Amino acid sequence: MASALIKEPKVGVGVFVFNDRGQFVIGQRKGAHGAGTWALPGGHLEYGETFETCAARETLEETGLSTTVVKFLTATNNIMRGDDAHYVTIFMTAKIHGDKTEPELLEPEKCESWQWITWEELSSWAETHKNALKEGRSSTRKLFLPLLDLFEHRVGINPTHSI
Ligand code: 8DG
Ligand code: MG
Repeated sequence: MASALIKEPKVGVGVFVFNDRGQFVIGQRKGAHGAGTWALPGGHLEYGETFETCAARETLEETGLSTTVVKFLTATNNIMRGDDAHYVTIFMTAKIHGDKTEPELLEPEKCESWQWITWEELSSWAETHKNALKEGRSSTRKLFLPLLDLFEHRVGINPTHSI
């Protein structure tokens, strides 16, 4: 079989980009799988790239923010049945570095807007989304599957403690 036809899991990197008030950047995806769902800045790990380099590069490309103290947090296995995709997501944490402290929408074709959120706020969005799924309702704020899986599969994790 031609290798292009073989489906394989891909590696995605999602970054908790923290300001000094304990908030991180989140945005609503558009134009790709998971459109309409809330996700962290991030993207595909490139061949030969470290997790840290990928996290800093994607954050800079998508938000214009420079980062420091870029650290591995955890990984999740995300089987996106509806979108016929399978990713292993590497979650990283990082701190904003330098004079630029507000995210810029550098890829408006991929994201509606960026905003700040705390872990407590995102946890309550996840709870609402999970309950809606259980009860077969649709929820107003949906998390991108890798983030929902983070809450489901890494119970008790708190990226704020990693920075
Ligand atoms: P690239 O091809 O330019 O590297 O990536 P991109 O254009 O930024 O694509 P993306 O859709 O933002 O991210 C690439 C894939 O990474 C995405 O299709 C699914 C995967 N991914 C995860 N987890 C996360 C996450 O938390 N945030 C983001 N943005 N992508 C993630 O598996
Ligand atoms: Mg991206």
